[in-house]
Amino acid sequence: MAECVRPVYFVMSLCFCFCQVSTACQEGWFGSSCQYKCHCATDRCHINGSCLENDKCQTGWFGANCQFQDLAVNGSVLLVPQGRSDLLQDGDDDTCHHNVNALLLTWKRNYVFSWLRIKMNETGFDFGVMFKPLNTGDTTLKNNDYITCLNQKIYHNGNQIYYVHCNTSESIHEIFLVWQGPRTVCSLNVNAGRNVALKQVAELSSKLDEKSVAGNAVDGNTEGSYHSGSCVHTKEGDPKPSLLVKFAVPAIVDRIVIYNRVDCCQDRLKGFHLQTWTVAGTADIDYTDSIPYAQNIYNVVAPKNRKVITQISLTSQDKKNGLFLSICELQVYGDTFCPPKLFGAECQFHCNCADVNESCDVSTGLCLSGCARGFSGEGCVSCQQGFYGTNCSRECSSGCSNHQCHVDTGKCFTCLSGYQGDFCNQTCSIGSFGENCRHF
Ligand SMILES: [Ca+2]
Repeated sequence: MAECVRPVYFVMSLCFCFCQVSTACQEGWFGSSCQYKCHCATDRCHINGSCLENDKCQTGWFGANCQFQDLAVNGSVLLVPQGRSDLLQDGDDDTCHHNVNALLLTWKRNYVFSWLRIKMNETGFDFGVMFKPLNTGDTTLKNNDYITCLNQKIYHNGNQIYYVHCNTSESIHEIFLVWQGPRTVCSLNVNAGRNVALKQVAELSSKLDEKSVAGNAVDGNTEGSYHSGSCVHTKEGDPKPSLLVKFAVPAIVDRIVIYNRVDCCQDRLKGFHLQTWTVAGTADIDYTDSIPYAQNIYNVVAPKNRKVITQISLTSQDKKNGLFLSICELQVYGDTFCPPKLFGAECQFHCNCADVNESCDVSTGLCLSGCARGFSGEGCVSCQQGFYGTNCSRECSSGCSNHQCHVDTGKCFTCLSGYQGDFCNQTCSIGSFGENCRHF
């Protein structure tokens, strides 16, 4: 980037450098350092990550900028009484099934539950949520025992979308959701987190060749052949072959997914050691693989009482198969941990809660106290033009110029010709005319 400092080209280059920072993401990527993958159905999104007009999220993704993996599509949904559960899993909030009393979502594998999103056609009722653990090895639990939702919190943003949170950090394989019904249900999404490892700083203890760039392990490409150029491979003789990924923003992690290479030598990963590290440098998750056969994909579910972490390390330690670390992708699902009253993937947004002392949910920006006046919807975002007040439910006066008013008070900025007053709802007095009746 030597051009950026040459005085002759300074002005042009300044723009060039700036433009590179703000717009140079490859198609299909966005974010301040192009670290987020676009998961809109067309694989394309705006510079801020939102989908193009009339586009929706790819199957399996939902939430702000389609960045949250959706577990509902991996499971089978049973409605009570039976009905078209596919209408809840098509990513469309407008296709609904009527007269539903309860639903059951089951997976073949265990997951950690954090929160779910459900769109109904009615408002103002409560939920009952229960979970079933699978083969936890906990002998105090019988096979049919359900676990209740701990510290249940329901975020309800004024429209018909509910977010149900539980502090249930057990691994579960079934969710039973019941409400005062029957109700019309339109969408169900179960959060499996964002991949917080994507495009983060990665370090490899050694590399086999030039192709083995450490960043390949977190480049968003799970292609399993080493020769595809998206894997990492340490060098022969490395006494402790390992990969370290450092997160730009601290995170709380639910689940880690490792993509083994598929073209050769899968046994080398057997017995791997995975650790996550807090900012103080202490280990949190400490997991050693004990599966007897090498896997294409490894899923590691985080244990209870997770800490805030900033790094993750993966070490190969199977001497029988030669000491090498070769994997093609490391995904770390969870979400960022933000300072109070901030939210978003980079903690870049301020909460807009009705209670100014509340810290909103870090993933959605939603508040238990509701959105502050002038803000509404998922994320408590500023009102659309023409609306103001609590949940943006009040319309600006028809006398406001451009139909624009203060999002909190509803006062117009300027009046249409012929009107006056804070709300531009008084006609001009005799002898005056024009904008705000300023002319005589
Ligand atoms: Ca990769």
